[in-house]
Amino acid sequence: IYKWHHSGLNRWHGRGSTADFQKIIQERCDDYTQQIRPRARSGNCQGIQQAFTSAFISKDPCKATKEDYKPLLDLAYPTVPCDKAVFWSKTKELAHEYAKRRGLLTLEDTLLGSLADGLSWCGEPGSPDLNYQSCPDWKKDCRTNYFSVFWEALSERFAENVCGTVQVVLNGSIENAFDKMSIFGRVEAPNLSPTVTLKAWLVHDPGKPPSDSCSGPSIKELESILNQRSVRFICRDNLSRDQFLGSF
Ligand code: N1C
Repeated sequence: IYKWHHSGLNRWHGRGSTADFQKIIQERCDDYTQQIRPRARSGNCQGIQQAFTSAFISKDPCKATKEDYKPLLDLAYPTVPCDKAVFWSKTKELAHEYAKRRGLLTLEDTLLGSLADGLSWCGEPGSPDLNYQSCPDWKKDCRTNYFSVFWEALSERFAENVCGTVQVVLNGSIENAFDKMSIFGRVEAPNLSPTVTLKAWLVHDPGKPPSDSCSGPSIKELESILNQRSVRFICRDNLSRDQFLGSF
């Protein structure tokens, strides 16, 4: 007990690294490159697995930078065809269902997004292992942790590279459907390129009235971010899950 306490492995407030992290990354990568999107060709799964782990292994888990992930991102840039991209915020499951039904693609449909989805990871200075006990929590420990910085870096590249008409699925059952502190709000929306049109859908929970609309202050804030970048904006609100997923 003494040794475990004083090793420092249990000092963070977030979930520890996912068991078998490296093995899962390797398996997901093999599946993705062989079956899911074989034509997206990123054959180098061993290199990707190594670039992913060396981005954070042996490092201070609170000192992540985007540069740490550059070698990894350069091996598997997140791109999707024009008119196919779907962003989301507080609507993960719904957005994925929508994308699947319409043949559209979210960040989790790109190689790196699919590798990391649902996993957690961090290292420990001076150790070749992952910390499976605890990892820094965004609020309680540090924002610049390897998990958060990964999603920020990947989301930024994804947003920079989308083209045509792209969509975002927002939660119409919360007060601020657009949250400027979310990854969509602070990373993706401000990095869309000027030729893009963004179509926002505000979808509310079944059996409940909507809590936000296209004319509310949070969406006005989104509009002003997009205006500054000359991104065109279309918004539809007051949609139930079934209306949104069905064809209307
Ligand atoms: O902070 P959010 O959502 O607005 O981020 C969602 C936004 C999407 O459009 C994605 O492209 O950013 C991208 N993204 C992911 O794909 C992703 N998968 C898993 C961002 N975050 C992602 N995660 C984890 O979920 C990550 O831990 C992040 O903080 C949450 C997203 O929470 P949110 O507020 O619902």
